Amino acid sequence: MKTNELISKLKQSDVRAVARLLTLIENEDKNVETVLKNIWHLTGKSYIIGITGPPGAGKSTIVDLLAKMALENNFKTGILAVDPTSPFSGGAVLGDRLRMNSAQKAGIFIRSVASRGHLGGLASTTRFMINGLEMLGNDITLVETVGAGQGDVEIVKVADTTIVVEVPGLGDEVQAQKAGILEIGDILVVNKGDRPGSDRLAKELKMMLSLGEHKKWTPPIITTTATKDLGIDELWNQIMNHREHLENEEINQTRLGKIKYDLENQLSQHLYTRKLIQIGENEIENMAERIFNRDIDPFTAIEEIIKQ
Ligand SMILES: Nc1nc2c(ncn2[C@@H]2O[C@H](COP(=O)(O)OP(=O)(O)OP(=O)(O)O)[C@@H](O)[C@H]2O)c(=O)[nH]1
Ligand SMILES: [Mg+2]
Repeated sequence: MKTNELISKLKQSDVRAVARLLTLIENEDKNVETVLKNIWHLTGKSYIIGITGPPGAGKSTIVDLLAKMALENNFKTGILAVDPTSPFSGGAVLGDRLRMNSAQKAGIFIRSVASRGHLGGLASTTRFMINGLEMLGNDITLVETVGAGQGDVEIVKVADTTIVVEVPGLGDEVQAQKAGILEIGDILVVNKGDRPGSDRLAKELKMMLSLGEHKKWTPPIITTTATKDLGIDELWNQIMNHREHLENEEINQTRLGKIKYDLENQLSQHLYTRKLIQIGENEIENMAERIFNRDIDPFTAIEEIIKQ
């Protein structure tokens, strides 16, 4: 498919074109920028829900149920599973990790990708993939990432609502790790509620939360048993609550901040190779706003800043 054809098919919300674009991003194809430049003004319209947590915590099972829930509530939904850790594992291995049968049967677009984060870090690359998915006209994008190390933090830079899934019985977990989770989670899920120790884990998280600094939004802690579809209703309700909370107060501010973070990352990649110029904070701020308003795409923005 030629680049021009791809762009026009994307504009028609063609599913195969979207799949193709995601492959281009995954393969770091040189045409990615051209495509993204041409669709940027049409993106940014879905609500992004990030789900992270340790391997095997039940993330995919939960995502599958959430997608069904979204569908029942008349939200058009897309799913992205990003594997930040194994760029070379390829589709087959990732495909095995997906446990999203019912979403698939319901015709929801699901894509599993490996990412090295070349387009200015993992967060930026993931966001471009989401932007690609958004060409389908999704209201909601569900993004699953394995929460091992870097992935944990990066998902926050992408998602409007971040859900952290924990499970009991992973041994005596390091307190610091749990503290880190409390930092990033808008909603905390204790999954595998059918396993011993889930009550204790939930109580522990609650106690740690109460010790932390007081914020405008206090992350709810929800116990789920995803394999029995227990607790997912409440999780969905809390996502909607958080979305409402953000819409009322700070969603645009937050998204703008994330675009600024992306822009700085991408710029520093460019500058790293070119060792150029000094850029004022104002310049970044202005450009971030223009990107956010869809007046300009991130690639042209960087070209402009570097030109100056
Ligand atoms: N007992 C129990 N098992 C569960 C529950 N939720 C998920 N599982 C099982 O846990 C295993 C892993 O589930 P996944 O949904 O693939 O977990 P994941 O976090 O997506 O895993 P990765 O993507 O590989 O990190 C599967 O065998 C699930 O059936 C639960 O609530 N209780
Ligand atoms: Mg999974």
